[in-house]
Amino acid sequence: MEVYEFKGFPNPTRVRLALAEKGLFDAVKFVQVNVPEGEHRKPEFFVINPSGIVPVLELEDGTQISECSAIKEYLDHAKGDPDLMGQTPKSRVVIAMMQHKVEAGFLDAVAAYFHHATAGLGSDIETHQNAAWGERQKETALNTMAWMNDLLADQDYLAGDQFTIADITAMAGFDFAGFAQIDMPAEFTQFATWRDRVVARPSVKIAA
Ligand SMILES: N[C@@H](CCC(=O)N[C@@H](CS)C(=O)NCC(=O)O)C(=O)O
Repeated sequence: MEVYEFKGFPNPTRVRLALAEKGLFDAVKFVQVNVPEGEHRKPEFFVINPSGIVPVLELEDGTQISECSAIKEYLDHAKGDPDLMGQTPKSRVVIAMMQHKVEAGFLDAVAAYFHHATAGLGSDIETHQNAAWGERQKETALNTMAWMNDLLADQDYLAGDQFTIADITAMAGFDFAGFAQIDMPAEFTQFATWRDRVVARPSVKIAA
């Protein structure tokens, strides 16, 4: 299998973490697509992913899978242990719900702030900026952080007692928020403790 990515960027990091958690990190070859230099907007890459974004997982039969949630679902089915997406109907929908809320309300909101309200990846890449929308998305990210902080008062991970794909998405969002210089309010102590707990996982070192 191959993974088209740009190492260190938030969404590729989600796939790296899932691969490391699953013990599949060495089963893939990473192919770098230079996003800051616009390689993801070249015709050759649009053939791989018409959306022009990384990451993309390419299976041995040539099937190309984009969107991190879909890639993580494939990996979770490909190897059962450890389970990252739940095994009962209830755990599966709780994890899916949390994953979606964290992606839309946190990671994507941070990304929108970075790409619209800051210089982002520079004028060659950021061709359609809307600063007001970016600032609004920063508020969304901070509101989602507050919600996650409250939730983590009673549970170790975002979907309950088990580490799941929702935590992987939030981890990418946390680091992206720091990179985009969104200051985390000091009172979000449970969220900070959760981050320390996640960073201590062996997968984080493997994925780096
Ligand atoms: N929803 C997508 C988001 C992927 C994404 O936004 N990737 C970024 C890198 S972190 C990208 O390729 N950005 C290029 C661009 O927006 O031009 C996913 O889950 O994979």
